[in-house]
Amino acid sequence: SGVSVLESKTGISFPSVLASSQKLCGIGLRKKSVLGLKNIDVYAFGVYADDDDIKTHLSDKYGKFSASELQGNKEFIDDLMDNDIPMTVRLQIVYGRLSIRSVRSAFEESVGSRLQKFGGSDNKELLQRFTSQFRDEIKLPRGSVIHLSREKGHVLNTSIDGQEVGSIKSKLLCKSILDLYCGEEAFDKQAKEEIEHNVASYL
Ligand code: DAO
Ligand code: DAO
Ligand code: DAO
Repeated sequence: SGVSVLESKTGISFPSVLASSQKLCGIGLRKKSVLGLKNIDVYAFGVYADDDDIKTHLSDKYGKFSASELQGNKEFIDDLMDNDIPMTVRLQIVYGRLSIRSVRSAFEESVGSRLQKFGGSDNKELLQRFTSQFRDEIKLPRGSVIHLSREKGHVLNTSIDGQEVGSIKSKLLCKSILDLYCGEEAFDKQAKEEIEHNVASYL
């Protein structure tokens, strides 16, 4: 509806509704410490979901609770991440000197640790198949917008500035990506709480 929400530290704005009609549930900042010396702001992110999809999948089990009762409920977030609920994470790059090499290695570290956490055993192959698509010629200058969308059937679609760059069907991968933003050890705790609260309020 033309309205947007500003991430306060970076001033980056997020549409409150996406074309898919998914609504903004929370925004936050991905930081990274470099050599233990300084923290850089890498990107701002927003997490989106459709309130009807949330109701369809989670009302039976959680509809009787208030949003504040569901705050901090691990099972609720697990169900959000496990169910076949379309969700989008919109990233906008803040750090102006991001190389695809650092994206690849950050991805292997952050997403890799979640693949291991949820999938156990050997996910090296899935991860490699994935990061091999991050070709060196891709540029991610400050301001680039990346959409990571979980579509029906646990398909993860990725686009950069509106151009689709990949599509992969993997429940484990979708969950691992969402866990970075909504899970127990989310990048931004405040954003995680905001997402939890808003998703619960859609029930
Ligand atoms: O240049 O060494 C450096 C610091 C870069 C840190 C990069 C973190 C990358 C985080 C993933 C970004 C995904 C879009
Ligand atoms: O922040 O550690 C992290 C992981 C972010 C996942 C985003 C991946 C973006 C992939 C873009 C592909 C570009 C080639
Ligand atoms: O093997 O099914 C396939 C195609 C794999 C495409 C993977 C593209 C990954 C794009 C970046 C996703 C970042 C989360």
